[in-house]
Amino acid sequence: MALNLTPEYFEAERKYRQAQSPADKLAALEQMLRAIPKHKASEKKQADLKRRISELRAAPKTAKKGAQVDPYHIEKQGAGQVLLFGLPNSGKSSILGALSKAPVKITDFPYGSPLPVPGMIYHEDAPIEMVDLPPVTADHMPPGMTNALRNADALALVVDVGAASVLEDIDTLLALLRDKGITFDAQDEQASEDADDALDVGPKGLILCTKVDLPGSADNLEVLRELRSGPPPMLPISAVTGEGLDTMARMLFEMLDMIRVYTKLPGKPADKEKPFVLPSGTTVGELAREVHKDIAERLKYARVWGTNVFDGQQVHASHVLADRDIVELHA
Ligand SMILES: Nc1nc2c(ncn2[C@@H]2O[C@H](COP(=O)(O)OP(=O)(O)OP(=O)(O)O)[C@@H](O)[C@H]2O)c(=O)[nH]1
Ligand SMILES: [Mg+2]
Repeated sequence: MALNLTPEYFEAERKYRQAQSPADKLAALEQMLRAIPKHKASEKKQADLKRRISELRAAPKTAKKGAQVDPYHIEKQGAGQVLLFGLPNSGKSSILGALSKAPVKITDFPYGSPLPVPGMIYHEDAPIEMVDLPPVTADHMPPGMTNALRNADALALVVDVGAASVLEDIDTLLALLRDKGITFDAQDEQASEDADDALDVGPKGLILCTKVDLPGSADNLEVLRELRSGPPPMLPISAVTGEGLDTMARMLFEMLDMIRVYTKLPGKPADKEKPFVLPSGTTVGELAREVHKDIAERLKYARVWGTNVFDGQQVHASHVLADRDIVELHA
């Protein structure tokens, strides 16, 4: 019988191989155990994972002493992880500060944020993890940041559009990323003609032209729009007035390519409190697995309200769900 390992499992396994510290190894093993399909064929592998987890847990003292905590290793949450990447004082912390309760440090002097700070922002009811990074300069990127940049689901480049140097600042950020092998070319027009390839290559990104409330920013923005067209797209925002922040959250959610699905019990209203946030293309069967492995195993059919179905239409496990669908699982 095949193990049928999922992409989540392989992702966790990759993290395990890359893990430097026992704490990271433990986190990755736990993630592997959560992601491994629970059936007869995987029992041996499950037992092996459990053994390795308990071994690591049993040795916390020695592990902790020598363990190096990597501040750039931030557990992914929500629909995806978006990093705020920018020059000193560009307004990164203010963006996350305006949209979340994350303990960011907003300062009127540069280098106010020595360490990354994660927080949750929302597109409607969909949580997106946003990480406020320490600043970079043309000749300095803090050690450890590269991995975080490569692992992120999307990058938000932050530039102060009130500054006369804004075009140069964008080039500086793009050059720093290019230097680490991170380019946005996959999103340019030519690459997206071949949509299948474009999906998996290159990071997703957005340039946040912040501080649009400042005098001079409108002129600068106009110049930017005339002079640059390539990816990633630019979005004017202000952490002070809130302009563009809703659009930013929506664009990020769309970039992350996830859907929200609500479950309901027969005869009861849908649980609209907390959507399941799942990759686009998720089927009813995959949703069932997220809900509970027993339900997945015993699933007979589902009823769906939403897109491409009539209300309450009966569908099979292979039915592909759409954003905002409501699903009633029948096991
Ligand atoms: N007018 C205006 N000022 C802003 C805006 N966003 C940030 N600022 C100001 O810009 C300065 C820097 O803001 P931060 O959010 O700390 O910038 P940062 O990029 O996190 O800075 P470092 O972490 O030091 O690199 C502060 O004085 C903020 O009040 C904005 O949208 N409009
Ligand atoms: Mg900051």
